[in-house]
Amino acid sequence: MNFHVMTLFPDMITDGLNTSITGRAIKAGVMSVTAHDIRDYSNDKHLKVDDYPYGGGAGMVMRAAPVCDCYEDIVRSIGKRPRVIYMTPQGYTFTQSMAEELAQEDNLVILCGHYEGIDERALENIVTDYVSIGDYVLTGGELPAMVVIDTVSRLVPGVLNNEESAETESFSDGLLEYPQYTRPADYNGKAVPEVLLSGHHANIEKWRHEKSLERTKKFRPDLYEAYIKEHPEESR
Ligand code: 6GU
Repeated sequence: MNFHVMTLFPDMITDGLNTSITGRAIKAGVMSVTAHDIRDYSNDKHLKVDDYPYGGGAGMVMRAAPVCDCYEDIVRSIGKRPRVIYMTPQGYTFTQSMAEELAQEDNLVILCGHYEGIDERALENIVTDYVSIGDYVLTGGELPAMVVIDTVSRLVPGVLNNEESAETESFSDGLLEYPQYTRPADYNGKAVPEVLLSGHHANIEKWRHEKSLERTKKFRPDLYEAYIKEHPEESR
């Protein structure tokens, strides 16, 4: 998987993703992340990429030309016109199933906006998908782009090792994770639940499943209702 990020803050993207599991996958050549500085495509003598909004109002708008020229440069370099995901609070909310679909692509372009947005004509020309990461407002699309890349990349074969992949399965049943414990068995008077020390595998599985249901019901009643629709016999 090759991610191409169009941004005014390329260091933010590379510094963040060359770390930890994504960094390891990039070094191993399983995926790549290239940050393209939109400012390099400014035809302005002061390298300006924004201007005042027509019709007035607060803030500045990113001009169409640098954004589209940056995309066309990516297209020339890979010989394809990949999907372009525009990170915007006006988009569809990002989900695991969206990530699963995006993970099928060989190349993804992610466009990060700043200021009050991007000239609509650039968006009409190149954007295929409008994606938000939730109902709150950030200063720019870079953190959301990193969220999307992190989520998609861990679904790309070879990014996670076997142990890391095994962990993936649990959220895919639609329930939240059960609590985890490690040594010591007693931490400042707080004991690890007895059943986990029992070595009784069936009982441990049962306990974990119950904890998952309990947590999901408490913290995510929406997910709980959806799960119970599929498994009515587990209702509590
Ligand atoms: Cl994708 N961008 C910005 N600026 N804010 C957001 C967002 C995206 N998703 C949620 N809030």
